[in-house]
Amino acid sequence: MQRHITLGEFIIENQKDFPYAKGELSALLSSIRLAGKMVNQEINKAGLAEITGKFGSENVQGEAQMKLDVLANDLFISTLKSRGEICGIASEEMEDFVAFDEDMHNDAKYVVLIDPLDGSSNIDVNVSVGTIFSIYRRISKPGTPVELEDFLQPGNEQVAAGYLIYGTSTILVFTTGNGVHGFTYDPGIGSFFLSNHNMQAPATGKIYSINEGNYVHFPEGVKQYLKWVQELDEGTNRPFTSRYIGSLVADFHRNLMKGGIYIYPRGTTAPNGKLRLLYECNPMAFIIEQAGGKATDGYTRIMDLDPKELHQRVPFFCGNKEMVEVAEGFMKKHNPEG
Ligand code: P6P
Repeated sequence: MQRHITLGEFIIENQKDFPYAKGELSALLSSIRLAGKMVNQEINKAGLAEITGKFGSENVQGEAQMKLDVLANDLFISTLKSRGEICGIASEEMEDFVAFDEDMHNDAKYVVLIDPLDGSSNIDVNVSVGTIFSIYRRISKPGTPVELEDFLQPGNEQVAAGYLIYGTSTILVFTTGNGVHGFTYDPGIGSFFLSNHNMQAPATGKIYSINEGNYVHFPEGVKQYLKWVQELDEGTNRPFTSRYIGSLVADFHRNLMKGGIYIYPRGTTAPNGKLRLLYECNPMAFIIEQAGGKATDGYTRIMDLDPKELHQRVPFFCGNKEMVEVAEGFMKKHNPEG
């Protein structure tokens, strides 16, 4: 029986896809794989081990930190640091970036930006959550401590990006710019096995993911788009279907597999939207583009945006190319001001 290959075997077989890496990027991905296994372990027993619930502190976003948020953050930092491949890390859970300021780390080539547990408010109700990561080469002087500029790079400069979804199964999806590949975790063996080779977003779809509870705050273009998707028109397969889990990784993964669009627009309560450019939108944009889809802020390609600060928020329209372009059409028509 032909078995599926493991993530480690895949990386070795496709080493040519990481030509610049000389093994560092492979080691980096394997440390993310290890941290993912540990977080998965904690999430699967969360209800039993009393580690769900609030940690009593708030993160830089002013959001109550769930115990698992903090645990996931610590696990990824310690695992990534231990392999010596990165010189620093920035995380949704920390106000500033962390510089691993020792000689071994200062000579490292990469930095990682991470949302260690996205959708964590869903943990207590057993809904899928995820980890999102983005990897860049450092641009500051090698051999010195990492600097803010290493993290404020446009999405075009990513060398790899991916997510783990802790759902009915735990899946690691990543790209290094040579297609998108998914690996499903087998807890009985403790390995991730290739389950989705060269994932491609369907040419179109009929699922839209948006929190319609914020309707009154939406720009007119989004309101008109929602009116359009809900009209009856067999020729364009409408009305579309609304699916919104409230966990970006889960909504993104379903839309990637089945076809759909995820929208988190700006609104009066969130003037730049809610999602963070560096460790949510850029990595997801890299993945969706590699899968043939599109990601913009309603006007501009996400990966072309020039980051100004670590926790910068941007409006996010992401999914099938054709669906995103229709939504952009409504934004340009009704909100030409951008
Ligand atoms: P709302 C989770 O906090 C998150 O960042 C995404 O995972 C999710 O899609 C979104 O926020 C949900 O936000 O405002 O609809 O609850």
